[in-house]
Amino acid sequence: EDQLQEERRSRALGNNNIILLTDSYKVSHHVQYPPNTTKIYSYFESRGGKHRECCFFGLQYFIKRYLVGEVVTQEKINEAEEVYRMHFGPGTNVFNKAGWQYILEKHKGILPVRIKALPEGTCLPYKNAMFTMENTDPKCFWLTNFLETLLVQVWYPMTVATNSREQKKVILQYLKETGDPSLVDFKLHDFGFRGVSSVETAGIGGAAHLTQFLGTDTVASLVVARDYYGAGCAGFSIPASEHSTMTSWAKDNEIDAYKNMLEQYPEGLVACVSDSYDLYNAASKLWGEQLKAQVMGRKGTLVIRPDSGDPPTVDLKLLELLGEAFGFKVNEKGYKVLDDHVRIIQGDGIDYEMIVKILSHLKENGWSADNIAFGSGGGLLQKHNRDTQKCAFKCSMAVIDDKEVPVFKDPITDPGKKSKKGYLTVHNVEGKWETRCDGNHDFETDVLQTVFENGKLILDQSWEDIRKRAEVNLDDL
Ligand code: AOY
Repeated sequence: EDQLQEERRSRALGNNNIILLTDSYKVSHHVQYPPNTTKIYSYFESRGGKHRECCFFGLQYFIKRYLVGEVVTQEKINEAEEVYRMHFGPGTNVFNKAGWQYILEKHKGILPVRIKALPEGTCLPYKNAMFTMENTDPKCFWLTNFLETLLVQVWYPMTVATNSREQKKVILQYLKETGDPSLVDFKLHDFGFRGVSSVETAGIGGAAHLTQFLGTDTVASLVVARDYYGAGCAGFSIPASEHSTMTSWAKDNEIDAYKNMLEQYPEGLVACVSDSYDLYNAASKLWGEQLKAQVMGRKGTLVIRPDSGDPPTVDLKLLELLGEAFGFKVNEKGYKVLDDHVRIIQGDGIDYEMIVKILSHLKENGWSADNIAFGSGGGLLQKHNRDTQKCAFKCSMAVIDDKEVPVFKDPITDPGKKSKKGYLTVHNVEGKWETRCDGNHDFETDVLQTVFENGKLILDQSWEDIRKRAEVNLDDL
């Protein structure tokens, strides 16, 4: 029994079996389409949601991880047959074994589908198609939407990239008004690894964040950016303390814990969580008096991290105390900036709304956004769902009896769920994005590019190109 389980884990079955990576009901769908259906053509879009401008990212991961190559084998068909016989009940015959056997025999186990997609990193308003999918073998019409479950998971990296990009826009706005916009790349650091649902989530969500910023503690994201997008080193970090490395010195020796940090890291950036007992005492007395000479003598910057309390209130008070202890200048925009040897990083309670609350509060009190960086965990990688950007995948066209027919839904109970009809093409006309449907498609000028066809990755998009497309233009703010 142990050996069988070990074998299952190591034989590339289980969650590497494409036949099992779907919703149960989809296993039953091949018999539900009209007779003589030979093509199902479907598309993915954000139907609306929190942010109007979406940043498309993550499809290439799913293609390389799950779709490329001979992904159907006899072993996998047999495994699926066994799972579905038990799952739907003995004596039932729900599973489309013949359909998968056909893919194995006729196509050597490659998937006869085509995916056309926006170049990754493209930013465009919601209600535009982001990718389309269709079968390339008329006998495999049922395969298109069988793959929906897996491919709609692109909602996650797309939503993280979109959310990080919106956070970047608002941070840039405050930097523009109160400080130096060139600092933006390290203003929102990914603290999210421990707070996500899985290692895979950390990898793809963390990579999505890195389309917008350069700071991360989510090491899994570097691996995804490297192995699926050809990145070199996609993100960077600095030495930093956690509570255990400070509190293990004991409360009476808090000063020694901090002193040790300065000695271990005699130059460069170093971050130190300082709220273990009394943040304000740590700031003004320990860092600001007892260790002041060492901090001011360092070739580098000490980043003090509060980690509790109401962030706008705590951050303002901390800046005021550090300003008194270490001094500050008033910049050309009229805002206070701490002495360059000290900064702060707020890593507790950060999401889009909290960043706005903190930066506006600091600005109202005369402090530049230059003084603060943010760390974000749950708010960065986990506090999103498929409805955040209302992501959906719908069939818009079918070929039945050799005729192309438009397919759509338009529920009277929710007009927001109306779907598009016909072939879809995406266009950027003088800076304005549009999706053409209802027979108005134009494949000649379509922005959607074939990225996957018949088992092959057709277009390998580089990390560099994606980052370039995903950039925020300062003048657009
Ligand atoms: N990291 C900047 C570098 C990272 C972290 C990671 C959860 C860092 C803290 C810091 O300064 O303080 C995961 C919490 C914090």
